[in-house]
Amino acid sequence: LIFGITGQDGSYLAELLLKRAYNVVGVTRRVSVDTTKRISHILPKIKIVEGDITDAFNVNKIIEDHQPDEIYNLAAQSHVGVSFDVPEYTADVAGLGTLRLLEVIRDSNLDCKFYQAGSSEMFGGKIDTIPQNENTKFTPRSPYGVAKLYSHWITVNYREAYNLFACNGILFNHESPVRGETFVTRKIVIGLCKIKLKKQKTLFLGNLNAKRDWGHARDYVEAMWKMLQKKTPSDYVISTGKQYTVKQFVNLVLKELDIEHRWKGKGINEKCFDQNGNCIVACDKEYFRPLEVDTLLGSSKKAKKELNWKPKTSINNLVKEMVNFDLKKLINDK
Ligand code: NAP
Ligand code: G4F
Repeated sequence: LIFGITGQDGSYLAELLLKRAYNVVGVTRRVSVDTTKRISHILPKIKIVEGDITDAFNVNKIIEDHQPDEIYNLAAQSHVGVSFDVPEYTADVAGLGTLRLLEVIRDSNLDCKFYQAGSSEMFGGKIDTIPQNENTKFTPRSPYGVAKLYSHWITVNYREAYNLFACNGILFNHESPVRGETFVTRKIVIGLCKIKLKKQKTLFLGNLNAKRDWGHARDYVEAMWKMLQKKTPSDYVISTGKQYTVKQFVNLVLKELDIEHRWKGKGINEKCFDQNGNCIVACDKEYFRPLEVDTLLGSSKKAKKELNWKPKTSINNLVKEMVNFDLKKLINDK
């Protein structure tokens, strides 16, 4: 049973489970537009039920009706920047939503394994260990990070208090061609592809100096599944162990698109120009956050040892796959 099946990770996880001959049930929210674009190719093979993780009665009924062997909680308002605008809603979905699921499992005595989609954003701003691992102190710096930290500890708490098979993945940023379009990697790829095709002049970004550890979503959902196949539940950091700035990610995409460029200026005035002197990347205050997590870099030693997991996709191949996808899509959308 996947909560959040319409999201980036939900779509990759559903594919993986189908390949392993699971009966997959996915929860979708009723909204005014179709949200099943990412799973349209597998829709006939999965069962879709309508639900919302903010509704305890609904969550209870879905779990009772389907008696799942494994529950993956991927549902969240997952945008860190947006969480500053909708902090209460973010807490309800990304924090209390997890409690609602755990309570149903506990109350019904269901023999079911539970995966919680935790985040490196929980490490936050006052990081005392480089790279970050399962023992690194959490100092979240956004309403999203705080909500995810509640989910992390309530999952640990239910595991210890009620002996539930419940695991926290502490996943670092992971991307793909179906990444949400307002997250920085996809935004950069779409913007620069449009510039290449002369459909856009300038891409506006926020903090170019933030450092992230970016992997591929396809690799990361495999780690989620592996956690639930272990004999005993535990928590795992999932990351690549390599770090790039937002500006470096821009440079990788420009290289893939064969766009010659040079950077000029500093801070918010830093700009990138093409060989004809056109400004193709600039900063806009709108995209800076009230608080920033400056640097994230993970160590997945425990996952490697206990899950036999390691990332398969390099940053260059990730960029290549994302650029190819969006270029083709933009050309076909003409
Ligand atoms: P995503 O693309 O934003 O997907 C989020 C999913 O949650 C969507 O299916 C969304 O449904 C669903 N959802 C939102 N609110 C809901 C609600 N009230 N009830 C039920 N479902 C709801 O996120 P993602 O990148 O796939 O990430 C999956 C999970 O991992 C999230 O919990 C995220 O916070 C966490 N995470 C992600 C990363 C990353 O780098 N991608 C890293 C660490 C942790 P709609 O389609 O209807 O909006
Ligand atoms: O792509 P982002 O929005 O991802 P962020 O904030 O790291 O969060 C993602 O990863 C977390 C794991 O660490 C997940 F839990 C979370 O759900 C989400 O998937 O921003 C990455 C960096 C930030 O430092 C941001 O300030 O890029 C910087 N940035 C610079 N310009 C921008 C922009 N981010 C966005 N979204 N848009 C910009 O224009």
